[in-house]
Amino acid sequence: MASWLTRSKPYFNAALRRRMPADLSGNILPQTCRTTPLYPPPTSSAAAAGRRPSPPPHLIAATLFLARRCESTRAGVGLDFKEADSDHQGLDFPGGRVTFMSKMSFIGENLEKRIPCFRVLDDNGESVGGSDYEQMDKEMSVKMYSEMVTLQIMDTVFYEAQRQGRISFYLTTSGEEAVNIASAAALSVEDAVFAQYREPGVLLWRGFTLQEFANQCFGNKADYGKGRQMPIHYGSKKHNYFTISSPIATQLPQAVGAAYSLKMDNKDACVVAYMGDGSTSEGDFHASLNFAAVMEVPIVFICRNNGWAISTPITEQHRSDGVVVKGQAYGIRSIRVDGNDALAVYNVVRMAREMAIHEQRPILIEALTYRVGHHSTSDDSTKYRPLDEVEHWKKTRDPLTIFRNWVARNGWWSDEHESEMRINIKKEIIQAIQAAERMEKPPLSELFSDVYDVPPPSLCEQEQQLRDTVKRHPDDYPNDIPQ
Ligand SMILES: Cc1ncc(C[n+]2csc(CCOP(=O)(O)OP(=O)(O)O)c2C)c(N)n1
Ligand SMILES: [Mg+2]
Repeated sequence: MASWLTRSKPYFNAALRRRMPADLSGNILPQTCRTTPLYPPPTSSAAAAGRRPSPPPHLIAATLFLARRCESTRAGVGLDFKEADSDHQGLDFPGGRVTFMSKMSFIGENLEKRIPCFRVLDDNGESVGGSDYEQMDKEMSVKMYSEMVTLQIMDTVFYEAQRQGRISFYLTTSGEEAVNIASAAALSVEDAVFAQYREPGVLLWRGFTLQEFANQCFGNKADYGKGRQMPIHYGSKKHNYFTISSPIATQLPQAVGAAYSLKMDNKDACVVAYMGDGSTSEGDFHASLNFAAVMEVPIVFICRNNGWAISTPITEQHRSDGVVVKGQAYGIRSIRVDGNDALAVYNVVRMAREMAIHEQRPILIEALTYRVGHHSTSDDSTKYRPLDEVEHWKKTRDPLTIFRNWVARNGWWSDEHESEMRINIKKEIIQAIQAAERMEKPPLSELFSDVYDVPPPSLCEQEQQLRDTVKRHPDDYPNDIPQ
């Protein structure tokens, strides 16, 4: 890796264009979002020479030792950089000077207070005041809200289609419409998206049509995956959206690699990698964060912390304060945002994107939200969580209601407009489903193509075996698949 780093140095240097101010704890001081250059260029001689300026020792100590006193045993002594001995007794160690301390203090396992969550709107959709955000215009607000509604209706109709046995599987984004749509709205189509599976709204925002969604779910001839994947495993080269794969967190190392290639090519774009809270327990998550930080790649990690990973509650997922704190451990700038506040999500992602590209660094966003629906059509969440928990989120924290109230308060939305739009969208989705259902399926031979230029004998043998089996048991196989 050392030689790789050396070879990459020019890219690193070229990429270090701007820096953000930070306070003593390493917290980034907020600035207002703008599209044109956001940050003052580096002023120190090191930065002028293309290197990151070294922070003073007290800042390093503050950043490294951002921990608290807790009340148990030795860790209870806590750790505070003030306990460090005087500066001149420091150890010059790679990465910066480390001060000594004579007290044997372990870093506490948690901060005294949980990391706060950035929001712009309260649960009634009223601006809380004093938040750092850029005012959104009517056109963008209405488009965002309309797409959130479209996503919600698409989910309802497709879910029903699965219940009617017309498709084999489905998974909704209910409760997470704001994270989906508002994050997508803050990006450029040049930004490559590596999603988990509960982010079809990003693709919807980019212009993937309802017909294209339906074609994938029905696995028909027009599906870009040629019917080889389960429903909801969308992908579109045109929309810079990498195909979903079921094993969770596998998209993350790929995303970091893609971000590294953007850096090598000096592109004005970043990678955006989505994941759930459950994914953060995978090794791939940790390897990805570390690689992204060390290689300083332009990537925005967006974790949808929706409280559940199928039946595993967040309290059994980790002992840390959620996901956001893990960023700092890897040296990644991080923020927690109210994932049900579309305005907050939009502003945070926009700022994160700017920093990722202009400073060539990874950013981690933890969006606090809630999975209102079952995990998928293969799940029954009433078996493991109380209904009133779901009802609470549906009634008081619904992202559509919060955002609609704000849009309506601005005079940009009305109930009549809403009902007319809902009727039209539903009609369009039903038509798309009917057309997708009528369309021919891809031929059986497609199951075996596209991997090898010349299929190896073992694969040809498998194909023959399948054809023989279908012939022997015609009733067990669909009869609408061309041979
Ligand atoms: C590597 C791997 N292990 C287990 C699974 C089974 N699985 C599918 S989804 C899921 C939960 C993921 O939860 P989370 O990341 O929080 O995403 P959410 O479904 O809540 O959006 C699990 C364990 C899988 N797909 N891949
Ligand atoms: Mg989850």
